[in-house]
Amino acid sequence: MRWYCAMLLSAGVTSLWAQGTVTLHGFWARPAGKAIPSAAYGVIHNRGTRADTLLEAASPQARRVELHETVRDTAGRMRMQKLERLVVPAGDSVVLRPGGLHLMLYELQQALRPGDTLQLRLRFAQAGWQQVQCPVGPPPRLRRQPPEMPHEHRH
Ligand SMILES: [Cu+2]
Repeated sequence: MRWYCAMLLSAGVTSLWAQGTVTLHGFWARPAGKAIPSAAYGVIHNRGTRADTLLEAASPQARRVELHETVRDTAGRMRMQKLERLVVPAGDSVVLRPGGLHLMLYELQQALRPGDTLQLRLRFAQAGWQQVQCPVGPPPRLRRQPPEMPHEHRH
């Protein structure tokens, strides 16, 4: 009986992992006037054991969100083109950044100003809908750090 329970347990764990575990890190959005598209960037990490695929994106603050890649055309100019899906390999990350892959937000409800927050939802084939809050402004690395708290030593 014990081996049977162990098997059930491991089957349960396996199916849990098979759903795929996608996490979103360091997301931010570019400030934009109401009539100008904005763009959102960040890192999509897949901790699962299976590849997952980003299928669509949405935001309550924009009528349409598209996944774009930046490519160099035959004349050597950089331009953007729409991607229908984006595969995130198992145990790997995909980086969305200016000049590369990004999410483009069209028809904003309101201008996005530095300090605002953009709500973004990404739908993955395995992980389903994932929500992320994107601060509007410069990328997180360039943002000024809050004043450091006095050091506390605990032992
Ligand atoms: Cu674009």
